[in-house]
Amino acid sequence: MLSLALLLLNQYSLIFIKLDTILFDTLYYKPLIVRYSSLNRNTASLRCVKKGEIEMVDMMKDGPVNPLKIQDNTLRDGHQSIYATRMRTDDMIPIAEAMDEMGFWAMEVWGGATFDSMHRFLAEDPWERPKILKKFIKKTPFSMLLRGQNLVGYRNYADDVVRAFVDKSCDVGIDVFRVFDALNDLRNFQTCVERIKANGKHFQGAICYSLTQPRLGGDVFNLDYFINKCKALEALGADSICIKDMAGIVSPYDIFDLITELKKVTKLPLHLHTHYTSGMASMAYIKAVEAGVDIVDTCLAPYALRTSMPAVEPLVVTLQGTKRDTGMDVRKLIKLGEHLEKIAPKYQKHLATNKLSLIDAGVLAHQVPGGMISNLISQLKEMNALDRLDEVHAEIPRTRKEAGTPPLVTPTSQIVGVQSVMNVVAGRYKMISNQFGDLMFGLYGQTPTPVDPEVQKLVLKRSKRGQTPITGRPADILEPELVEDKKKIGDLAKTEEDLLTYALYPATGEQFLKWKYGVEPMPDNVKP
Ligand SMILES: [Mn+2]
Repeated sequence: MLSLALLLLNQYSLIFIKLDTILFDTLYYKPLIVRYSSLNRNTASLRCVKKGEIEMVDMMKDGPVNPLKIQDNTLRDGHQSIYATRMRTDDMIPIAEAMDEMGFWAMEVWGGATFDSMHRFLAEDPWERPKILKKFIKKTPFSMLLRGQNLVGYRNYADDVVRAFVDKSCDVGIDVFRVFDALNDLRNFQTCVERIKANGKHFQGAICYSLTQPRLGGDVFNLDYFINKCKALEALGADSICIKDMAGIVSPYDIFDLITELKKVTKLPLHLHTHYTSGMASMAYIKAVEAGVDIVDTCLAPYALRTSMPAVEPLVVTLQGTKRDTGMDVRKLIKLGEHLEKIAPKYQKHLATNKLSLIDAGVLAHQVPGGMISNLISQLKEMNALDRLDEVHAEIPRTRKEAGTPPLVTPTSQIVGVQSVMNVVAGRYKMISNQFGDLMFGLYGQTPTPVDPEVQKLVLKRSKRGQTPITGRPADILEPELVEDKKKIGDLAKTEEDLLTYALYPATGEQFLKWKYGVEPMPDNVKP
């Protein structure tokens, strides 16, 4: 406290700004002596030494030795996860320049559902958003989520569409491409990765995190599975590796083990993406940080927690003064959050309010992602069979195993979910969805385990695709699409971007282009 007082005299203004932080820490560590140690880039680093003990953990050594890097997901996965992807570009602009000053490793601004939601519900040209934001965010790289050969849609597109899409995405300002495939089949990465590398951009190889039991392990999704995928992605030219836990099921000690083991096999930066859904995410981050994870995804507080990502502010304060100190200024982050609080009320109607709980504790028991459960429930309601939900929960692991144990992420989560409901309500494989048939036919790629041969035979007997499943790269059987698309859409597509919008979303894309060029009036419900 004496040294603090002396510093107060010398650097009055600087320390004054940090006083709240110091008081906060002092309150938190009441039995501890708080000792001022050093000033780093942005924050007063505090070192907490337990009375009578020389050192707490290694983590508490003066920081930053190896600062944790932060990717901000507020402008993509944050509002996708809790506000149905409805945030408008206009509401991003007022905080864009200030966000650029924070020192984020990257800002995720595009990809996933943004493309779909923007042109369909917001009547905004998806291609304009990165271009507009780039005018305000000049230093921080832009990141996007790319669904491999599915791009930002829901099916495999032909290679010519994939090449044109990636090239155009680079043109409009995307710097980091996080690429994943629902089956973790790396053949679905091939074409987009070629173009990402040819454009000199950052290829982040993502592995969908999945489980068949409450904790990491078992026959399929064990340490070896993830280690092998990591090595394969490195061989494919990855510049970094992402563990993509879309369902929020990674538990703290499992991620500690996983990061520790991955660090032994690769020198590439490791990036962790998780969701708060089950309530474990913030704990998982701390253990991942202790194991040496290089980058994590967070959102500003108003767009964090629930089914979104952990909030950045508590993480920054938690790591202050440790060797993983982010160096970020929590005060500036809080200011950004205050702005979001001002604009957020109009998005609040999209927030799920049917439950008191901020977390979905059920996920801890059955590992079924939240989005999949809500679809199951609405499907069962339609079939007047809501009382059979428990049976469906029991059916899911069985159907999933027969389908080759796919990770439960869009679209495989819906394919397995819908088929499980039909198996319960109509009898096992009495009804088969087209998508389930396609999965069994190999059209989504190779499943983590072989599909059940009996079920496959039964399904393909009734499939229009034929009896013999494909085993090659799914896109190899697709004909080029863009020339045909151009013929169909004609002059309504005035730019290459318009043509791609139509190629990805023929029905809603064409509708959007009619609004864009005034061919049809824009309905009120899509206007700002
Ligand atoms: Mn996500």
